[in-house]
Parts: sequence; structure tokens; C-alpha cells
Amino acid sequence: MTLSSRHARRGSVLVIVIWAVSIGAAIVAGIQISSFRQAMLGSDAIARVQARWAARAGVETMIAIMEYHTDNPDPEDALAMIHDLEDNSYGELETGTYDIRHFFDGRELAGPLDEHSKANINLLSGELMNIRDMTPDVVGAITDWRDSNEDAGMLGAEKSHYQNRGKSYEPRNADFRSFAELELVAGVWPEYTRGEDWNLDGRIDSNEDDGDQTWPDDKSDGILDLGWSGILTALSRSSSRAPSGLPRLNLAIATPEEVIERTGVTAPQASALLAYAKLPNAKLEQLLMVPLSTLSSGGTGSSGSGGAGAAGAARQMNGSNSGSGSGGSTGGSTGRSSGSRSGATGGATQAGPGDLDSAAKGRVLNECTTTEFKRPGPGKINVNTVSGEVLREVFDLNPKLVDSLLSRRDAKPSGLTSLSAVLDIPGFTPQILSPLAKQLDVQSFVFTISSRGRSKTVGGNSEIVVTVDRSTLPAQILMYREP
Ligand SMILES: [Ca+2]
Ligand SMILES: [Ca+2]
Ligand SMILES: [Ca+2]
Repeated sequence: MTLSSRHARRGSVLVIVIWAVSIGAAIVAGIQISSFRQAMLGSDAIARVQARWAARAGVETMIAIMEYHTDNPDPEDALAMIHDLEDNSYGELETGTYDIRHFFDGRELAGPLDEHSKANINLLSGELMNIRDMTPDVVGAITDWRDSNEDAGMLGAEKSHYQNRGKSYEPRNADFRSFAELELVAGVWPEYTRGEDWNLDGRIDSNEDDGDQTWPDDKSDGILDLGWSGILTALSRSSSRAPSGLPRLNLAIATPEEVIERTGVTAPQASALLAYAKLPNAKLEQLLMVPLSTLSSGGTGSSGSGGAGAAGAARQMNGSNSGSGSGGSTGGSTGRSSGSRSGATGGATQAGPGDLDSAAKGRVLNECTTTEFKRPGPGKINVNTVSGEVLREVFDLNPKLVDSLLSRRDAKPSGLTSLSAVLDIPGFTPQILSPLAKQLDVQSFVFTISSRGRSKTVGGNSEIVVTVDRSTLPAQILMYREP
């Protein structure tokens, strides 16, 4: 072998070695880059999981507090649970934090949203026309969506209307099951229902407060305009549970002893209540408008004027249910208004059962019922959490009256523990109360928790929105979303 050929071989070995080394380096670099990427993806995934579980911890905390208060009610403090929920609306875990808030009536509040702070759309009829952007044809379509029949009203919309427009769905012909269902109704636009809260989570998101930079177009003023979703709900539910935690006493089948023990009324008052409860269409909320003596004498038929009063009360109920009895209800209210005044001044000295004072009315309204509870229906409005907007806009209440109700309520650290407090507010006459009375209560069962979780490490975010009914134990999840 010559020197030159040896040199050449050594050279080619060197080339091979260099080539192999550079291939090896490239492979190592490639492996490094891909494992670095995987590590990044891994830590992102870990951050997301941590954020999601932090949000979940917030939800579980809220549910635990609600269940505790269902188990341990405090009839002397209408706000005990709400304050507990607020106080625990922010929490820190080892790996993340959660934060539960909602926008309501132009402000951001800590804690879950009380669905009973809004009017249940399934209980509204004539009041719908008061709502902004609501037109007669939309009210007609909402009514047809909800009523069980297939007869479209003059301005309404039943199955054929939707079929003719190529829709793949038809009216439910029963109560709305969610607020979003409202957007399926003919003539309803998301701009009305959602306002600026485009993902319907009750919270202000960055795209909901940046003007027209991103959808939706918003006012970029730090306030979340909730549209109809700020005043209407389909999720609040009724319950047989009284503020004391006991099932409400059904006056249609109760004994006088049970009534006295539960409400502290006198024996003649208990008999009068039981007599009234046996009347067809007896509604306990009539106590807010009509003195007990008038209601019960209508029941026994011993007094002509009393009978007229009870009949007027029955007419009133029917009138407000159909939304077409405004003439009749005005006449009836005038009569009851004077009756109520005389009852308030001379109740204690009257013969017969004697009228209930406002505290006793409050206890009866809180603890009793005249109808058997079968299943949860649309829920009432909690006077302790209702917004001024709902009272003004849905019930067309005079703004000064609304202010006096809200300032009276907000001045009490334990809230309004019975509706009797409303009776004591000047200006809340029977006429004003009658369309509202059947929708008012002092407790809430259904809440929507919007929990935002944040991971401590890389800043992963996650949101869970859950609607919970706490009226039965364990609490029931009515809706779950991760928007
Ligand atoms: Ca229908
Ligand atoms: Ca939102
Ligand atoms: Ca925007």
C-alpha cells in the first residue's frame, strides 16, 4: 500500500467520522428541540388541568355552603347563606386560585348569581310588554312557545310558523327550560337576550369590553350590559321548603293546632285561615292585599260584602294570569285598598278572627301554603336579592317605590325575613302589590356559579359555569358548561 493511498483512506475515514458526528449532533439537537416542545406542551397541559381543578374547587365550595344552609337554615337571617357564599368566593389552593363573581344591575358582585334575583319568564304574561326591545309579536311568540295548544295568537307563532321558515324545531308548548331557549323563539335576537354578555356567563370577558375591536360590539365602559339575561331567568325553581327548613304547612289539610303551633296565630285566626284555604282558588298571597276577616268571611258566606271581597280577589287572580283583566282588577283593588286600611287601624278590636298584624302575616306567608307541592315549578323572586332593574322594568314599579324598598332592605344586615316588611313600606298599597305578590318570596334555591380557575405556575385559565338547585339534598346540578 502506497503512502498516498493510505492518506486517502485516512481522509475518507475522517470524512465519515465528521459526517457521523454531525448526523449525531443533528439527531441530538432534534431530540432536544422536540423534548423541549413536549415539556412546554406538558407544562401548558398541567397548567390547564390545575386551573380547571381550581375552578372546580370553587364550584364544590359553593355547593357545600349551599347544602350546609339547606341543612341548617336560619329563619332570622335571610342573608346568612348569601354572605357565606360571598366570603368564600375567592380561594387559594397549592397549585391555583379560584374566583367566583357575576355582573348584576350594573355592578360586579362576589359570589354566585341568585337566579331568584330575576323574574322567571315562565311566570310572566302581561308584564313581558314592559321589557325593553320587546314587541307585541315577540310577546305573542313567547306565549305560544309556552302554552300547550297549537293555536297561534293574532301576533303569535306556533309549529307551522317555524316549519314555513325551514326551522328544524318547533315550540316546546311547555315552560322554557333554559334562558338560551328564548333565542329560538320567532323574533328574538341574541342582541336582545345577551346584550354584551355574548357567552352568557354573567361575567365581563375581554371581548365584551373592547368596543368593536372584537365581536360583540360593546360600549367598552367596564360595565356589562346583560340584555334580557339580566332581568329574566328560566331556572329559578319553587320548593315546598319554608324559611324554617320544614316543608310548608298545607292549610287545605292542616288542623287548627298545627297552624297555631307553626305560626303563633290565635285560634280564631287559625280557623279563619283554614276556612279561606278551603275555598277554590285560595291564594295565600291575598293576605298581603286583603284582611283575613274579609277573606275568611267570603269563605263562610256569612257576610255579603266579604263574599264580594273574596270574589274580587279571585277575579284579580284570574285577571292577572291572563293579562287581560286590568279594568276589573282596578275596581277590585280600590275596594280592597280601603278594606286593608280599616283592617290595619281597627284590626285588633274587630269582632271575629281579628286581622293578622304584619308580623303574623309574614309568618303565615313564610310557613304555609294552600296548594299541595307536587314538583318544582318556576321560582319566585327573592325580595332580598332582586334588582331595581327587575322591579322597574318587568313590573313597571315607580322608581321612588323601588328605591324605598331597596334602601329599607339594604339597611337590614339580616335582610327581609318575611314579606311583612314590604307591607310596612309607605306606598306599597294593595294595588301596587297585587301583580307582584304571587311572585315574591324571601328565599332562593337556584344559583349560577361562574368559577374562574387560574394555575399558579404558567397562568393557565379555566372557567366553569354551573347552575345548582339547593332545595333538595344533595343539591342538584341543573346546568353545566365550560364556556
Ligand atoms: Ca303553543
Ligand atoms: Ca361574558
Ligand atoms: Ca367587543
